Amino acid sequence: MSAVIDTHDHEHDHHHGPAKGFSRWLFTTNHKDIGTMYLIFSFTMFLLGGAMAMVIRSELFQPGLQIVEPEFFNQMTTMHGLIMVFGAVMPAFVGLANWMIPLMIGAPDMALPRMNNWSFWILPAAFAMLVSTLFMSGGAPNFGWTFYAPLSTTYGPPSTTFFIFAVHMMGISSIMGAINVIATILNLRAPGMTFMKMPLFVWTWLITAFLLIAVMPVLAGVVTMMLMDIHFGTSFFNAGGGGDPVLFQHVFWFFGHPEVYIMILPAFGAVSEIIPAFSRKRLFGYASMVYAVGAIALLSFVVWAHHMFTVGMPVAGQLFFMYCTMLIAVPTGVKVFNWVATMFRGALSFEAPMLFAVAFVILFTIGGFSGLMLAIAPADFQYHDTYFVVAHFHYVLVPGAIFGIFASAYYWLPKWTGHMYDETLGKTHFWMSFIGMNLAFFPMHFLGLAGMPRRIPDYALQFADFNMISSIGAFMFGATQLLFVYIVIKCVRGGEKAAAKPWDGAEGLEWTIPSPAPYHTFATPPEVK
Ligand code: HEM
Ligand SMILES: [Cu+2]
Repeated sequence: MSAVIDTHDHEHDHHHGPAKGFSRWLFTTNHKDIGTMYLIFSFTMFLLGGAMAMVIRSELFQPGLQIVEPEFFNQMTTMHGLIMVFGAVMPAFVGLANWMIPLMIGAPDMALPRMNNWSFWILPAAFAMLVSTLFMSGGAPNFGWTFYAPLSTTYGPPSTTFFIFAVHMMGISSIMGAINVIATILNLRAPGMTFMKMPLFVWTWLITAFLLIAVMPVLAGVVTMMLMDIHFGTSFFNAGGGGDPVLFQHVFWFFGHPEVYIMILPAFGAVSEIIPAFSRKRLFGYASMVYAVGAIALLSFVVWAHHMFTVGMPVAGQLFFMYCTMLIAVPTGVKVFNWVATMFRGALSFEAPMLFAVAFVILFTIGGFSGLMLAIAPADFQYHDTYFVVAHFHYVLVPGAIFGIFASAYYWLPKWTGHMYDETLGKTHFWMSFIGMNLAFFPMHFLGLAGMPRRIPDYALQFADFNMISSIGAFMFGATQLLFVYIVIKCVRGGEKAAAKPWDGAEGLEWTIPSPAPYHTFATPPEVK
């Protein structure tokens, strides 16, 4: 570790910067380089997954089959879901963690820098393999991102085996990343940085890392059982051999539900940094925020079967999962209350990070409400596998996870690049995303309530109008993301110089170092009072 935690004395003013060329990126152990690579990778995946969403929405623009074969449509929904979840959202948060956790706790780097390099470089390999299944005979996985058996075992395409291998690799990457986050936060905090002084982004990531370590092995387990069923003659999920397909759903969702919190808790943390900064007030209810995140994380382990009310569960089971799910609204309500109370009577200003953060609070709450509706077991029999579900989870994922990531990116871009981004363009990006996203996903609630099934390339005539509106919104949302690419490139290449602390209301150690953050920071730990 001495290569990273630089202990030699600095009398000779020996500051080594990054190595030159490609090897800098291939061999780097620097948390800032690795954070940057994660962020670029995740945005690339966001564009790829987004392109697939555009294919889906083009086909659904009108009833009837116009653009793609139904079989290819299924591959598009599956790959879109997998790429967005595992390729876009999760790596984006790991990228933010890499960049910001050491800066926020006053550490010189992540605790395990070589493993950090490895966690990142596994991902391009895993996703290259996953995407290559599109070109294999039999096509890519076509069974939905939830890959329910026996669709994914008995009836899966030959490429399923590559999909399984890719999932194993993503899991290894996530577990190593999580170990690194935990080791860093537990061991490398600056003197005086007690747990209850840690920024909320650090807290939410600490809890997220424990969730990852708890459930990624379960995901690895379920794909391994699939592998055994496909190639080694077992019958875990094959009723014909004495197995049970419902077992698949239990194991999958024991991973899957905590996974949705893995995709949202770091966004909670980021928003809890940004709202106080642009309200010029301290966060309301810091301690209750920490406990609420802890409570949400614990509850996330006992609600998984709310995804499976229709498989034929005993009524007692349905009631248990229904009430536990509803209980999550309590700590979530605490958080929403605290964000609003932070803004109350604050000196608010609405730069791009704040716009995304406020939209996060409002729209995520809409997603939370439709989640409560889905949690009502008897009602879920109506909504299950309809577009209502698609509307629900896109309200928590797009204005939740994705807006949380954009808010963070705008908030910290000055620290990363040393330049201010173009505020007018940032605001344009926000409003186009906001309008596009609502146009795309709000009508899906009505489509679902009216009975339109999900994962279907064609639909009955009465759904035509809302689908057209939805597709127009989706194209608008998609196109706007190219503007973000331009904004970031422009910001990297120049623009108004950013001060060490460009946001007057911001607090935290990351603002005590210059902008752009030097290659090595906090070689001597700061004192936290
Ligand atoms: C441009 C923005 C997006 C659009 C227009 C979009 C659109 C869609 C559509 C039309 C479907 C298929 C619904 C169906 O036929 O059942 C879908 C599925 C899905 N989307 Fe998105 N989406 C977007 C962004 C995202 C993001 C950011 C995420 C995750 C973070 C995400 C996660 C998913 C998942 C998990 C599925 C389910 C796939 C499956 O059914 O197996 N989407 N999306
Ligand atoms: Cu769930």
